[in-house]
Amino acid sequence: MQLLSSPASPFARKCRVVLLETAQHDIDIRDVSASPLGGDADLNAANPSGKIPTLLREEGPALYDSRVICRFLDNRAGASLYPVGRMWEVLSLEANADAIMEAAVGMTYEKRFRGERDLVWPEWLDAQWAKIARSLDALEARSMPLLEGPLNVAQIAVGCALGYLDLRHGDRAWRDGRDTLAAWEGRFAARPAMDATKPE
Ligand SMILES: N[C@@H](CCC(=O)N[C@@H](CS)C(=O)NCC(=O)O)C(=O)O
Repeated sequence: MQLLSSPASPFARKCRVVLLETAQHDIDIRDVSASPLGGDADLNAANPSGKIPTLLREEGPALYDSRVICRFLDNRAGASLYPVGRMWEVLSLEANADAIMEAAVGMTYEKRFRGERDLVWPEWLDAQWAKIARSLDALEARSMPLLEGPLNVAQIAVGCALGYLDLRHGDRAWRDGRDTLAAWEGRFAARPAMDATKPE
């Protein structure tokens, strides 16, 4: 099996962290280019959306997106990243983290691609950041018990989302006023699987 990935993608990083946390070392990681303006031909052939992560399998069709792949990998390893007793909370928290990533990746694309043509829309960037800020406030206010408990997929998603904010939007200083979440992130980022996948 091959995971189509890229080092900076927070969505792909979720899957790479799950692979390491569940000790599945038999899946190759292949870096490919993915862009809203067109990406790798193999990626487009396997996943019509042209997005990473995409998991190529010999025994069946490709799997996407990151939520599907993480769940497949958890199932494959017989791991317990989806605790039955807290399933809906965990899935909602993962969705919350993915929404942070979507807004943050969209901001990156706005600056990178539309910026090339002087088309950057500052109000749109601020509105995306407002979504992220609301989500971070909700994490700080409501999600710390789930973040502090035994390892689950939502913790991995939140860790990857926060790592991406540091990578691309450090100027927005997400830690300001969110001491509890910031302290959690510091501890979670020290996990070997997070450290090994930290984007440069
Ligand atoms: N919902 C998808 C989002 C994946 C995604 O947006 N990946 C970005 C890279 S971080 C991508 O492939 N972008 C290329 C594009 O937008 O065409 C998931 O969870 O996997």
